[in-house]
Amino acid sequence: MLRENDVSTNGSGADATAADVDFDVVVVGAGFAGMYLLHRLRGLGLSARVIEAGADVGGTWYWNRYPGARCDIQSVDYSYSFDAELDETWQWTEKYAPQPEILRYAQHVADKHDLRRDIQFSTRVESAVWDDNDSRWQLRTSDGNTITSRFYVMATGCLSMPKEVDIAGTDRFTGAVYFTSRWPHEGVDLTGKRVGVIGTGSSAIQSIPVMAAQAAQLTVFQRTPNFSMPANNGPIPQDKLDALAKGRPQYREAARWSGAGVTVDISTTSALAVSDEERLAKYEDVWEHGGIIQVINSYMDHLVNPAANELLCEFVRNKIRATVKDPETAEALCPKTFPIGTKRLCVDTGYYETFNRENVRLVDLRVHPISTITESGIDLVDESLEFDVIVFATGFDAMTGAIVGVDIAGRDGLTLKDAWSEGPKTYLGLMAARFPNLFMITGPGSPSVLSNMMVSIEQHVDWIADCIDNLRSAGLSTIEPTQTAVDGWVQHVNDYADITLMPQANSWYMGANVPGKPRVFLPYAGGVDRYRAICNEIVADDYLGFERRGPSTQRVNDGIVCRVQPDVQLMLEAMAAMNLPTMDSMSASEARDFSNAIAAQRAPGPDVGEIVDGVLPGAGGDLNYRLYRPASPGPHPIVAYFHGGGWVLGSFDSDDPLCRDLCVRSDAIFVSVDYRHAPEVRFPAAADDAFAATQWIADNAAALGGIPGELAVAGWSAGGNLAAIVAQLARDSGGPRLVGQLLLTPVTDSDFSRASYTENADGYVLTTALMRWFWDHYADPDDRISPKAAPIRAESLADLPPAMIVTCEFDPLRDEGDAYAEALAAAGVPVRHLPCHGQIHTSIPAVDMLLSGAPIRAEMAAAIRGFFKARVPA
Ligand code: N01
Repeated sequence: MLRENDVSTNGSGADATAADVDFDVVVVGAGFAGMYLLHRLRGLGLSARVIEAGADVGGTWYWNRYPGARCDIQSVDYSYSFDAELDETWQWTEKYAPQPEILRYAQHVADKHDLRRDIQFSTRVESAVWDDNDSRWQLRTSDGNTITSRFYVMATGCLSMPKEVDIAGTDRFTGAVYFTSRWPHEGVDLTGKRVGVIGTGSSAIQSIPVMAAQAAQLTVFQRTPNFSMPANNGPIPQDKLDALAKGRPQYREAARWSGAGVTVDISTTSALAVSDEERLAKYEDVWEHGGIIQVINSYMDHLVNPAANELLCEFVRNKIRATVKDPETAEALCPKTFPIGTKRLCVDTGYYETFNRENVRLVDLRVHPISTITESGIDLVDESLEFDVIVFATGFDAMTGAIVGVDIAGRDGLTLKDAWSEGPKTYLGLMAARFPNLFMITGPGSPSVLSNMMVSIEQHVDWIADCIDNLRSAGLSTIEPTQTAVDGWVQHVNDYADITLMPQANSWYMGANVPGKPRVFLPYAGGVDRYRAICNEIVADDYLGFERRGPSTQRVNDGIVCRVQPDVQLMLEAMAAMNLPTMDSMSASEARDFSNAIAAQRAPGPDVGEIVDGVLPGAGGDLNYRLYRPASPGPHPIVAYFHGGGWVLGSFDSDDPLCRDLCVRSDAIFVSVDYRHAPEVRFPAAADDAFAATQWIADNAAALGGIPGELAVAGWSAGGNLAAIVAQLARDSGGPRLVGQLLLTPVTDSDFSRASYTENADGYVLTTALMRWFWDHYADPDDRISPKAAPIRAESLADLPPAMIVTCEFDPLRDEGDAYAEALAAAGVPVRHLPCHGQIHTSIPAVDMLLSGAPIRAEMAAAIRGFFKARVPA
């Protein structure tokens, strides 16, 4: 029931008419994206037509004219950079310009570049169908015309399709109804009116103070409170002016290569690592002088660590409590159901102060839900309220709504709506498989709404324009991503979201605000800088992941960009920057010192109930062990654990965080054993020690606080090798009885011919050269084929305990781990095999350092619980 009220406001130049019917490119939308794209296309000498539903340029700033509407990114940043003259001459009047000024800016750009002559206003594209024979798009427009184009670009904006109102009785109301997203162009006089506002997102938070100053009574219906910070609006801050004075092009370039498309200081400190006083001082500073990007980035871990996030949440809640006089209203305005920053932080002018006004009331819909809208107002379950005006500030079907709102059909009649029925599937947020020559600007899967939109728009427009130009010069006529590339990108977008707290909120970023919309994190959280580099790399790699065709050619460059987990990639990049020496160039003792020094830098891991260090008899003398006891009352099942380090390095210290983590997660005792190391003591000492230790643990289970008979083995890397061998030795020696074996990226063979040794030879911490170095230190070539060194070579793998085997995609040991899982299963052993995409040999044990390993450790712990399921209920 949107009530639109458009008036034509366009300035100079005649609009395009429907006379022409065929173009190189048709663009939908004359917001900032469509306008700049038109300019670029003209520069390439292409024929282009922009179709715009509104009566003038401006997009979001054309439609969203509600009182108080303004930018939440400083205007000097939220402006075009492509036209240096424009950039130098346009003067913003305020730090955050109001909507009319931003719209005037859009109109000024349209005038300056004479854009309107190629824009057809007050027209919608209703359907777009790909014609495979002609390699063109056929578009039907709301004026009844059909036009065709080689390329079709959706520049429809991320927040342009208003969400359908999902409140009972909406059509019954006989008073005036307004939507913030479609505010009448002539304005609305609320003087003397009883006004109800539904929603407390950015639009409501900006408009409520202005409406409250005019209305007789204003009632705010809040379902979920939002975090909002003061705009502190005013003149453009001096630091911005200084930065611009130093050189505008450099300033713009720095923004292009920043995380959010705005140059701000990004902290590298944890919010948990500083004193309360220091943190509070920092928060006050960014609150007073910064914007939403500075506040969220004031410490490095607000968006990844719940404890750090909660510190900032409480700071903001205290601001609300200090501002709103009525404590009950203040508490109702305090967000408590999602981490700050996981919904877009709002920027306001006097929002919380408004609730101190006599004529303003907050209705908390969580306590007093709406039962229906009536002819004269809104009925709550426990009260009837009368209004002259209802304002819906209920948001948008974000990021996908406007795109699938057009009936788009690609190859073989596949509709985009169907292709995206489980969530949008794009390559780079730019294109979709089976939709040739269809581009999206700031589409789902690109940084878009998590960034300064102007920077992201310019980057996408440039990429698309360059791509079309490139096709033309190569004599090619179509481009589309391969399914592999799309699947890989969707995975990468999800991987990035999953290492943040973002998916925890019921936000429009997740599609959670629209009933029935699939819950998928829509934008790309990897940052503008990283994303730009990826887009550039794809082009430099001859359009990796794309298929391009011409009249007589077909170029398919199938592949996936960004296969490594994002946090692992960041770690690899940091390590590469340190230019560390390789361990295989060191002596064993140098390598031990080196790995101990690295281990000293890592996070400690969680607290467990108790840690006890002790000594047990090994095969050739006493061995040290460390026991980790859960905090829950015992006795507990026991896991005998063997550390990694290629039989040469490591100790219970090196794997301490992993053992803590698994102990806490699985509620089992871990006994981590220091077996003898090579080259001082070579094969089979480590295996003999591991077996002797396991026997001793089994014999002393009760004394250790364990449950006799409830014993499993586990190990990582060479420790996984030992755990697998212990399982075989226990089977062959009549005991001890083991209930399970957990093998994390284990060494199972000494055969270097498997593909993973070549594919992952270098670059992922454990190298093929280092594996050779380990084997050379540990075992003679003749010994390496013994099952006591290479457990996959055992005569039989039958009757071994149930196994969980974890292998990592970028690990030289991947294929032998996979092969062991397969061989065990073939021998009738119950096996849970978890191949981990994007992980490397060392990433899963990196507790609290690499977030993407946590769900894998949770699965490992679940497997351990499963081994002991007789004792621990599922
Ligand atoms: O929309 P929103 P918006 N019953 O989705 C409520 C950008 N923007 O237009 O959270 C009751 O944020 C809903 O409640 P809940 C900016 O990126 C920027 O305000 O679903 N309430 C919520 O409170 C922003 O994030 C600026 O429980 C219902 C509100 O309506 C984005 O646009 C200015 C309801 C919707 O909030 C969207 O902001 C404005 C129902 N049935 C916007 N349905 C700048 O500053 C929905 N709600 C540049």
